[in-house]
Amino acid sequence: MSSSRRFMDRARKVLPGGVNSPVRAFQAVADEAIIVREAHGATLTDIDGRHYTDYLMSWGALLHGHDHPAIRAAVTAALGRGTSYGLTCEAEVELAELVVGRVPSVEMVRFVTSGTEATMSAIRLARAATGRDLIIKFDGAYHGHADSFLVSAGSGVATFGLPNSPGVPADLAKLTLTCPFNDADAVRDTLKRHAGKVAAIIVEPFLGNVGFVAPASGFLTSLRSLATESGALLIFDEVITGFRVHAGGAQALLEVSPDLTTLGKVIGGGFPVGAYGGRRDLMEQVAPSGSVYQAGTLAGNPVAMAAGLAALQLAGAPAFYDTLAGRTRNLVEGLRAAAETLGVPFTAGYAGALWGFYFHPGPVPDFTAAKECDSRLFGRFHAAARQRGVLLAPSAFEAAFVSAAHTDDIIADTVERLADALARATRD
Ligand code: HOZ
Repeated sequence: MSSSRRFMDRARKVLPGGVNSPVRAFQAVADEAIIVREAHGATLTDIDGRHYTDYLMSWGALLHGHDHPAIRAAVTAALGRGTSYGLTCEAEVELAELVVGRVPSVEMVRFVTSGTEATMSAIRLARAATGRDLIIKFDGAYHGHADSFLVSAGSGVATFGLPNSPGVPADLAKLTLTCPFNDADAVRDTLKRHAGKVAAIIVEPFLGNVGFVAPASGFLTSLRSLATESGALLIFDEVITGFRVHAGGAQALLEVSPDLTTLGKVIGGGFPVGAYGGRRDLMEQVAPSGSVYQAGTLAGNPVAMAAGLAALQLAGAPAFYDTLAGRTRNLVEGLRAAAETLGVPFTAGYAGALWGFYFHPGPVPDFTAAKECDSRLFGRFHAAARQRGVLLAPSAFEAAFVSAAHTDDIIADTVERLADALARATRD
């Protein structure tokens, strides 16, 4: 028996499902969970000494790969000055200035400790600012695990087929309305049906928690107009896309300006950081400037802020995102070519260093189509890729991530391994 399996047996006795986040259990691909020993650059090593080229990248949190020397140095220096103050430090202000400087619609920002906290707080602010209770989210979008968002959600909720979680009060769930992604008409109708009652439309500009789904041309612009016309706020959940698809996030790439933006993952450089920000008049309603209450003992933690600052500084050169996007494109195109040669129904896409694919002839514009993909083939492919040393998210309903540590050579090697894995998976 492998050490990983033995350790997982031990973990199951003290952690629900042996994990601290459901998607780590590898249940959807019916495989042994990975117990990590260490990770450096693009490589992750488990406690059995198996090496993987990692496309999970801590679910998108790592833009520069594991254990980047500059981030490690910044963290080490911060550690020498104390680990938590519960008071304001310089790094918080510096990181805030950097975020405001890069993300076009963000004039002020509040740091929290996770993406869930960011979306939860943004919704509270939207409700307070508009005096309305309803929110619109999209089927398959995942905005963290706060009560309001566990309706028709992606990520582990989709993976484990739990459409609405027990424990969410029915009266609260009723305040969340859902529409299919890429369907502006459905949003228009919903807004009409609930005229004057919708506080916010919250959207992942690229769906990144049901695989990868790109917005159709004009979809996000329509949301912008619909929100403005109806008096609702437009919230971009850029927890995944922020600093990953472009220096200024998806809103800069696609040139659509939301009222509020939520951030997480990359902004923490591998540490637990989330943020919400946006128009100054809205953000000034947050306590203590205003009366919308939200707080956190570890918010703006000095070590996490130092890591985030280092990560964003490393991504400062103009060519940085072009290089990453080029490598991601090569990977996606290599995989597409392999699928075509084998005659496998396949559709894939990418934006910056975010990518994903479905065993589906395409197009995949929404969650309904995503659910039609061949998830059995995905399971076999995932296992074959893993045997060949390539780690993908253990679910057909998650995206994949390239980092700056994935060199051209690593990408070319991955394409070969994945082509071989696909040939194997289609033979089984
Ligand atoms: N898709 C999830 C977050 N975007 C994966 C991380 C988790 O739930 O642990």
